[in-house]
Amino acid sequence: MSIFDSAKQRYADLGVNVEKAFDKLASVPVSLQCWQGDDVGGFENTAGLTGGGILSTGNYPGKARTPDELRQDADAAFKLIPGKHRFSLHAIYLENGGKKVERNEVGPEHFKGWIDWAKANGLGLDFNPTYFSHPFAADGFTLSHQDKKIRKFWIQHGIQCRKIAEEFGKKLRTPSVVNFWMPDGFKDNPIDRLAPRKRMKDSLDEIFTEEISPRYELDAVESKLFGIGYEAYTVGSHEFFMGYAVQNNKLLCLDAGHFHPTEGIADKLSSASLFVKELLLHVSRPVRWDSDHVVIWNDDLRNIAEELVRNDLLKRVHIGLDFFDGTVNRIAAWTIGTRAMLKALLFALLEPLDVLKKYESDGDYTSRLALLEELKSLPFGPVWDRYCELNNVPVGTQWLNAVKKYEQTVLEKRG
Ligand code: RNT
Ligand code: ZN
Repeated sequence: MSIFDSAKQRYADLGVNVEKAFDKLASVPVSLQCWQGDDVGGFENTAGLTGGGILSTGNYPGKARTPDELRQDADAAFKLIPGKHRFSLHAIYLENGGKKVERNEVGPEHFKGWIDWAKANGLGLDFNPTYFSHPFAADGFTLSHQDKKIRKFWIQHGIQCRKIAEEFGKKLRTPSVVNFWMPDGFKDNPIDRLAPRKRMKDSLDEIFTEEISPRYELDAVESKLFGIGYEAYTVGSHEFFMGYAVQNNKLLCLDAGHFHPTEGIADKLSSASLFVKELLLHVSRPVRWDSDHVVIWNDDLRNIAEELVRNDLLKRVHIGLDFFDGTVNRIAAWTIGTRAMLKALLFALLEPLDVLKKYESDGDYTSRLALLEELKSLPFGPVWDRYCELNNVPVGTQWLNAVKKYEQTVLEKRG
């Protein structure tokens, strides 16, 4: 008997069908964030990430400098990740042909190269307006700015971004999720916490005035507790966006790093699922703060995956990744984070859910606890390896050899 066959038998003994779990996992796309590929720099100019309450650190060599390089790097990562996935772009990743294109003027024509690439690779594309790294965001406010002209500029940016995503959806035949995150906030205690929120709400209403078919485009709104330089007050708090999403039938985006340090997002999923039709996740790893470390297979991640599987939410929750670490090889970062996400999902799909639910409804909490503990040491490794093998991607640490080779032959040449 092979190692996989004996592992499979151990799961079968508990009534779990490993192949069924594989099929289910294969139907779940994960949206890889373009911004891990170049530390959220984008191609608008060469300034890199500025302002905006988020921070990237590290200068690992070989960062993508052009859209072609970024696509080449993403291709390299996709070869190491089992399954068919998606790619999430930010507006600043436009191809402007050397011309300055203002944010309120971006359009589908600036993303043709991305659409062609996605089509050729069978990928869906998601999108993000970029409300940071811009002079009009430098004083900490965008859609909630006091100055009507600045608000108008950013409203137009949002409108343009929805059009870009609509085009993605049409061309790629899969709806593009557009995630609205605005850093807006105050460093120190404000007197008026209400007015900026009122302005933010009105601006969003304007952006969403045009109906776009959900077959092509879906809007999500992302809350945050605080950002660097915005410690005292963030306009788009959890209550703000939970309320906005419910009232306006938008997707609620939960970022794992956007809550209090010990507050996970897993327990929020069941509640939110009762009040919004769909959600977007920004799977991230906060270390002491919203540090956007590479996602690893830890308890937080396992809890998220378990909630998605146990509550049958995989069809209503779009899984996006949000981390950016410039201190390690960026292709490895994508690979580690995405493989961890998939591992967590597979692990959750291998639970004998009916048995566990029965224990609970019978009040047999002893058995529930006992079985949950035993599940942790089942031979999961060989099952995961098999899934990689079936998907023609490297098993175990073999993927790292591929990354090292790519580093030598491609990244080191970038100077
Ligand atoms: C920032 C938000 C946001 C960004 C991306 C780049 O705190 O998490 O999602 O990370 O838009
Ligand atoms: Zn996020």
